[in-house]
Amino acid sequence: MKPIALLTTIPSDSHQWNLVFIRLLLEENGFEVINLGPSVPYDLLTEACIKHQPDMLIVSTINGHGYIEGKELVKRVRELDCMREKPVFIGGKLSTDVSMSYLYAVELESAGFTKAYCNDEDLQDFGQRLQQIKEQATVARQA
Ligand code: B12
Repeated sequence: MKPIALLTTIPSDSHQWNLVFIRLLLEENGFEVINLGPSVPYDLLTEACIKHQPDMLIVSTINGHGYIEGKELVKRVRELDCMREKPVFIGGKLSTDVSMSYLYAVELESAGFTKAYCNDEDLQDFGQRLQQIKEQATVARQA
């Protein structure tokens, strides 16, 4: 059984190709992906977490509002018992100011994200983490 990755974006973000790209990346790395699509309201996301009990949550956002709505999103997700300890990632274009995105990434991690990515080069690090999470999820399911 493959580990489950729940893929989402922030409520204001209507971009879709980033979600398609990340879905394919996750599938290539051995995950079953549930893609909630664009413009996902917070309540729909928390309901999906409870329903699907994912092994990890990925937030892909590029419209520039990720550094604002990402904080509210992760606050709500971390309040769920099933998501308190799970890896939760955010990546894409976190703001409209590239020079500030590194600072925003730190703020998002302080708010509860396992890791916030703001640079396309980060995909290598993300790929390595996917392998670790896959191995941990496989061990947990066998136990
Ligand atoms: C196509 C597009 C649209 C289409 C979307 C069509 C669709 N169905 O998806 C349309 C025309 C509808 C649109 C609308 C808007 N857009 Co637009 N759009 C783009 C565009 C040209 C390409 C985005 C894309 O599809 N890229 C392809 C995917 C595969 O690449 P990507 O998104 O960059 O993702 C990569 C990385 O970000 C990263 N990544 C993404 N997610 C994650 C997650 C993790 C965990 C990790 C590790 C990495 C990662 O990996 C991917 C591959 O390298 C970009 C400009 C650009 N060249 O990027 C603007 C852009 C994203 N749009 C922008 C804006 C502002 C808007 C609008 C607000 C414009 C307006 N005033 O109406 C609206 C509304 C958006 C909303 N409500 O969210 C801005 C965002 C500003 C910013 N962040 O700096 C951009 C950057 C254009 C710009 N330079 O100003 N858009």
